[in-house]
Amino acid sequence: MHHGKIKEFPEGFLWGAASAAYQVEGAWDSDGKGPSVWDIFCKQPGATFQGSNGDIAVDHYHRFREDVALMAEMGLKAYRFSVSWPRIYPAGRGVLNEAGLAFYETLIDSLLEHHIEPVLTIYHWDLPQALQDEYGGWENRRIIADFENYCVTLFRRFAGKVKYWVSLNEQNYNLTNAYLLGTHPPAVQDRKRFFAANHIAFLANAAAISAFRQYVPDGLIGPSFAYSPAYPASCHPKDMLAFENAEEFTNYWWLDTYCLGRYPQAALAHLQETGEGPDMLPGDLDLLREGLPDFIGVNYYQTLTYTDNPLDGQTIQRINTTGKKGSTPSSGVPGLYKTAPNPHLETTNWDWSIDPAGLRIGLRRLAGRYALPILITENGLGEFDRLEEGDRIRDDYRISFLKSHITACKEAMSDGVDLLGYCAWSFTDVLSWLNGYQKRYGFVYVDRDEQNARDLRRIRKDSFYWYRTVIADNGGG
Ligand code: BGP
Repeated sequence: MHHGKIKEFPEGFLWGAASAAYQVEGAWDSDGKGPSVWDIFCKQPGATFQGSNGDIAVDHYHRFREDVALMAEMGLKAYRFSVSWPRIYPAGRGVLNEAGLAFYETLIDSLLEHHIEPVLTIYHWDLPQALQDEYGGWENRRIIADFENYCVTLFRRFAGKVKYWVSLNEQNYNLTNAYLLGTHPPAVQDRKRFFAANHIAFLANAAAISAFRQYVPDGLIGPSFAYSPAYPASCHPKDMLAFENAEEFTNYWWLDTYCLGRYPQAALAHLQETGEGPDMLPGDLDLLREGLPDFIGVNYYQTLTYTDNPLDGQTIQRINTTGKKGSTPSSGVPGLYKTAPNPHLETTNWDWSIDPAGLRIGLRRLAGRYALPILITENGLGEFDRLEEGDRIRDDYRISFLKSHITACKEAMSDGVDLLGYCAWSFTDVLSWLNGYQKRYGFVYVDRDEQNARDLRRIRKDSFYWYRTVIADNGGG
């Protein structure tokens, strides 16, 4: 679709940046916080890049005032952060840790004082280890009540201050790593358990949204989804079918369930045939339909291209966690699909395709299928940055990445997409779950590496000054 005139961003558009508790806070055992599954997992040999962990991270817990001052200097309109469940309930449930709630309350107040809209993510993967140990975390239906209890605690405390809420962050990506690839805790590789854990997470998400209606009637809530829109490798019908399979199994399995309260039909039929489908109990579908979101949170980094994969096809799954370009093999599911390179797209050093048009395509697909507003909750470029003498970081590659994606947002809005805001990933540099500190995303450089936390000094990158003008011009600059 070519437009004679492109839409401008509306007044009040949420120009933001994002983070997650484990990736920035540090203070992993301070002020009554209990351990999360990541606190334990990262310390197992070989689990993360060069053994990096979030014990200190970028010490946002102690330096949040300095970080918020930088946000204010940039003119940020929204800051998306997550609450650490074990900071609030050290054992996942039971005794409440008031110091944890107080930390987030102070952070929220300081954002509001600077006219920055808080966007609160309830769950960004740091499950209390106690619940993993006690009943297997997401594999047990007991988590539904415990998660709801934790959510209601946050709803009651912050209802008057926080309007935008994200329920679960990237359930799809997190549980794929946790139960298929074995690369996130609890490091399982089992398709049956994968779909079972997802089903329970869907129910927990719906129960939380349903409770939200009662406690935060004026707020808006939705999950964030790691969305990689699918492309077919060719117009051969075999590739088209592989693409349809991939859309159902890698995207609509989650999005339909969140937004329509039911699983997509072809994928469900396939899993019933293989016996890998989730066990559904009476009332489950009713609960899913009671917990539909107000918006879709989209975390967009790349598109993926798919080709046919026969029943005896390959299944290698390896993620590039080193930044060695070209080290990611094709991956897939026999009988369904496998990834193929897209000759039309450049890739990052971590082999992620760079595809701003894919963002526009994805936003259109979601808006057309679900008729919901969309909040971009993450979009960014992970790269090696070089700190030059005189404290300069010339990240022009990041600027051009973000610029092209912001243009894609305008085009999507011109195609009729209702876009609430755009949160770049990330504000400061953060710990990348599996890639350590060398894969950087921030507007603000943090001086540390995997081995050495150094002084954790904050240094504005070139992209910091660029994004400041974007915000000042409401995206028009
Ligand atoms: C998303 C996560 C973020 C962040 C981002 C970048 O999947 O929600 O927490 O980490 O991806 O990913 P990575 O750090 O693996 O490059």
